[in-house]
Amino acid sequence: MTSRRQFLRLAGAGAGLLALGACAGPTSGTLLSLGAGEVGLDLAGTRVTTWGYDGTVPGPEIRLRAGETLRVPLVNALPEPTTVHWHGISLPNAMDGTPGLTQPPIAPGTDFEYAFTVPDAGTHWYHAHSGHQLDRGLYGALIVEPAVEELSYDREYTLLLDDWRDGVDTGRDHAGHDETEPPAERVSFGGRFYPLMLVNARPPADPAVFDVRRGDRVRLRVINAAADTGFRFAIDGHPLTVTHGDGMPVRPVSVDALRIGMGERYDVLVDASEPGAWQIGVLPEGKAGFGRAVLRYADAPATATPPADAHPAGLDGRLLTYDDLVSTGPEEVPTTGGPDRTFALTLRGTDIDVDGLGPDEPLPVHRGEWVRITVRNESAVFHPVHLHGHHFQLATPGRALKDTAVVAARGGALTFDWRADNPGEWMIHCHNHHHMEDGMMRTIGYR
Ligand SMILES: [Cu+2]
Repeated sequence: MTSRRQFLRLAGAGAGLLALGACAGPTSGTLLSLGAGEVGLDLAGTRVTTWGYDGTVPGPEIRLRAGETLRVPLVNALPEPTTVHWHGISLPNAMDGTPGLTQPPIAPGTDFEYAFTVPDAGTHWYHAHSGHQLDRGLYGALIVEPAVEELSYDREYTLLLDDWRDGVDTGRDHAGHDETEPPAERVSFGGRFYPLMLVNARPPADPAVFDVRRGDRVRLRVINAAADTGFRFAIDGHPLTVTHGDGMPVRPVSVDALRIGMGERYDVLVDASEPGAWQIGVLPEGKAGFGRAVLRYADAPATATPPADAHPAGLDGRLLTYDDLVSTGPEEVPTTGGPDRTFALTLRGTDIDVDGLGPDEPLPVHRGEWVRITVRNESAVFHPVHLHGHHFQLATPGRALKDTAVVAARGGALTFDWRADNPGEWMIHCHNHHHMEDGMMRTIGYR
């Protein structure tokens, strides 16, 4: 199984990672350490130097069971301060890894022990929380397995999608704001140029290959770790049965394609019933480029690989929408009655304006309140809005539980409800790292 092989790969690399009980099911969450530092990466023959965790990009996949405690000292071998954010975990505020808000940045040459219990199963991830650091390779999957797995599948793989430019000289200017406003009909999550789209740090010329056998039911955990790019995701010849959004369970729904904003995750089941070697297509929305991986059956020749730029037909097929997501998880707020407190947010340029509050005022909440947030997007690009430390419930009929939700451009709106049950100071921000660095973030403060 993937978890065992990935663990062994890490252990074999002498990465300084010790996971107890690794050979039987999920690895323990006790790590010797997680080292942030310089990493060499081979992008189809182009050697680049970047920053990553424990010498690999993506960083080591961390697995543990819901209710267990993750304990990991972060050792900072970077030349600048850093923190780690554990995206999707409702953890104590002091462990949230928001620099300057929940902890002082971890200085170069020092370490900080993250230790917290993971209450909720699901496909989550961890990453640095300073925009330009995340644009490098400082990210990895954090998989929390349920006490009892209710899904039945034969194997599983984790796919981390990324837009990449670190060390790849293109002669093009990456800096500055989104240069041109996209045409109204174009879906865009950001306008910056990235020369490569990666799946598990592999470019199209040297794709990640996921081995399956005919008859397998395969679970894919798809995570968008990109800075500036929302992706459409489809597998040639294989519909996707979506089982989880942002790690939280939904009634299984079959689609041809996903649209996945930065920070979002989807779990899908794929029935391997069409032998061959099939393209897993990762299409950046509204910008140039293409990423891919390969789903290869055991009876296909080992060299069988679709052309690098082959677009799965499913990319233009039925696309998952939030209205398709019907939660089968816990209720965060009642189905009747109304919220104790409502905030109206407007996304303009790279700001989040909140009705009735100044630009730097925290959004005040009291413990126990049912909080409603409405978000209206008046800008020309889509923004994935991420709330730290909590799950929220979309105000759709299916009441999907998420922690990151995309608000469509040009008047798009979204409403979500959550329970203020985790005291502290928490960020709510756009998960486009450039937008975030430009100030598209607010603080929620318990009073
Ligand atoms: Cu944004």
